[in-house]
Amino acid sequence: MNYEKLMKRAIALADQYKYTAKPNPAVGCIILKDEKIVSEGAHEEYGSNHAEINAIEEAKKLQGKLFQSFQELTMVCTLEPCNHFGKTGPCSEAIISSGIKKIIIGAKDPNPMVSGKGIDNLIKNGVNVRYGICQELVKKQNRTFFFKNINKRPFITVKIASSIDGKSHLLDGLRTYITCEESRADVQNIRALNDAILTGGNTLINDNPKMNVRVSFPVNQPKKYLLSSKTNFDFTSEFFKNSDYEIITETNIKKIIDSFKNTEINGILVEAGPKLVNSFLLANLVDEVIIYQSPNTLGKNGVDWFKEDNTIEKFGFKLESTYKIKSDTKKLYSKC
Ligand code: AOF
Ligand code: ZN
Repeated sequence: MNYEKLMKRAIALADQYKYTAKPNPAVGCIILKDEKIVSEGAHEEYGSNHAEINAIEEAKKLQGKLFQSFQELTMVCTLEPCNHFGKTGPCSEAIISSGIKKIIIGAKDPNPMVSGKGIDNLIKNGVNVRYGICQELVKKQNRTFFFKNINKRPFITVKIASSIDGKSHLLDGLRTYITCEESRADVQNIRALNDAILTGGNTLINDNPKMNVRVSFPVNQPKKYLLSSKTNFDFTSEFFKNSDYEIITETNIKKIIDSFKNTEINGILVEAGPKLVNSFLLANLVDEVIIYQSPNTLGKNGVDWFKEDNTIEKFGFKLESTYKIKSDTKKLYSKC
């Protein structure tokens, strides 16, 4: 039986719902009778049924038609079934009581509430368990979920727009669009993947940004965080509209990030000016940097993006990939 092929199908199934499942992981599940697919399910929406439950419910409708007893069936699931009462009940128990006797799992759930416990419960109850099939793909699909559970802090992406000479803005401080419209549209997709957008008071005052996600597909809006020691903002400005926000007055970056440890925020996108971006870099709290670079120069009146020699390499990043977006270049940097 080609379980790899089926696991990849389950991963693809899960992928369709990644923007509405977050901050939960994207999970897909397939139920088989011999070589034939009986039913499929995904975790479609945060707080709703897990993938296994949707697949079992679908299979129940076909009992007596495609198969007689659940004991004849095999489940293929991208993530270890949960074993706890969260917003929903434990999937391991639902699988055991359905009668399914065999399960193929992609990756172990890194959530300490679940990790290993779901598999143990299944084995203890006579279910034949195999795991580790395409686990690297499952981890990649749920990159921030795995990172947060392993490292006990969210995965942090910094996104910046830069002129070709490495400048952020002109000294006069007024908002200047450096990159093209298409690059700015691309930023929306990066926002959509994150659970939080974090910015600073200067960006808020200078740019009047909305900082929400504006895309043509359904998405759980990231929460907006404003880092500022001030609290007297113009609350009619765009930032305070559309979605949930919080003002953080703490100034120690490490303490701020540490405060996310017990939250459900797995991925944070930092969209701020050079001061705050450099504070994150100096605190060694950046995991990925995305630079949208325009072909224009800002010259000597422009403000450098990065401290020291104005290169991101100096902070231990290497260029992972580049894309052309019209006349701009999108550069993706990861930690060396
Ligand atoms: C599964 N199948 O499809 C998903 C799982 O609050 P709850 O009840 O939705 O539980 C969320 C946790 O369950 C989440 O942090 C992760 O550990 C696991 N996700 N587990 O068996 C699924 N999405
Ligand atoms: Zn579950």
